[in-house]
Amino acid sequence: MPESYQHILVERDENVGIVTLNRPHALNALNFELVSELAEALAEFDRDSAIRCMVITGAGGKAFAAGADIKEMSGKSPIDMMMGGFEAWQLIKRLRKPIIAAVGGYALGGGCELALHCDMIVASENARFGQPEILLGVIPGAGGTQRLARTLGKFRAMEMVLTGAQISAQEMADHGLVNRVVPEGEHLVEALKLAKKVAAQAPIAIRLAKEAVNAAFETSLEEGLDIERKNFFLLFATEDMREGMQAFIEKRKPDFKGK
Ligand code: CO8
Repeated sequence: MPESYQHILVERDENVGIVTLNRPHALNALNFELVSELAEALAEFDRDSAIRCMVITGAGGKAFAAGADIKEMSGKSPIDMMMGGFEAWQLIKRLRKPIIAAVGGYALGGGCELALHCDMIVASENARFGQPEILLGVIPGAGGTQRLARTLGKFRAMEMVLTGAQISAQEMADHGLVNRVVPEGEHLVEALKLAKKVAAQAPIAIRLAKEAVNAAFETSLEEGLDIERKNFFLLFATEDMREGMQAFIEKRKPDFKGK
């Protein structure tokens, strides 16, 4: 893990990897370098067998991330934008281990999209989600229109994308986009509790479960059911499956090894 990250902090809590977006003076705005550091740190955790779940959060308490860095972006050309950071978003999307967003304060624009890239979201009651790109004369570029339309439905997604309106953590939770709303400032603690529950499960089953749930957004129902069934059968080749079932029979806790 390079010590030389400029814009993120990387740490471990037992078998959970934590990445903190660390530009609090700019509300953790996502400049190109930050996004590429984030992708690199997450990819490193994804490869590390000691890490079983990841958490992304923002420094400073006021924001998860207030979007792409407008000051950096304002002078860019289409080619600069294409070459500058979007590869990293693809990398984040392809990560195999679960990622939890711990959101306090603003998650706007690319910050909202980053949270939506994650597998679960824990938010403080002061969290605000929104896609304000329209107020800058552009539109979401890292998945906002698609992910919000699929999760919130067309009409609410349209309102967010066409007006830039922010919505509260509770409203997001009411529509199924946030897993837990917690008292202000407790988002990281609660996200870590959730991450440790995930990290305690059999790692190969977790990986195949994430893949199967994500298939629901990419495939027809029949194809998705095929992926689920094949992943289910595949798990009968793991030592952890034998251990999980034996532990149930012997009325003890399983000791999963990731094999
Ligand atoms: N980019 C750069 N700097 C920012 C950003 C940002 N997105 N957001 C806040 N800052 C800076 C401010 O300029 C300010 O800096 P300074 O003190 O030097 O003036 C500092 O952070 C604090 O911000 P404010 O003084 O504005 O704080 P307020 O509490 O008054 O307001 C808001 C908070 C409402 C969050 C306000 O800062 C704001 O509206 N920010 C911009 C939000 C926004 O429009 N986000 C969308 C950006 S576009 C985008 O995300 C496209 C994504 C495409 C994919 C990603 C590709 C990499």
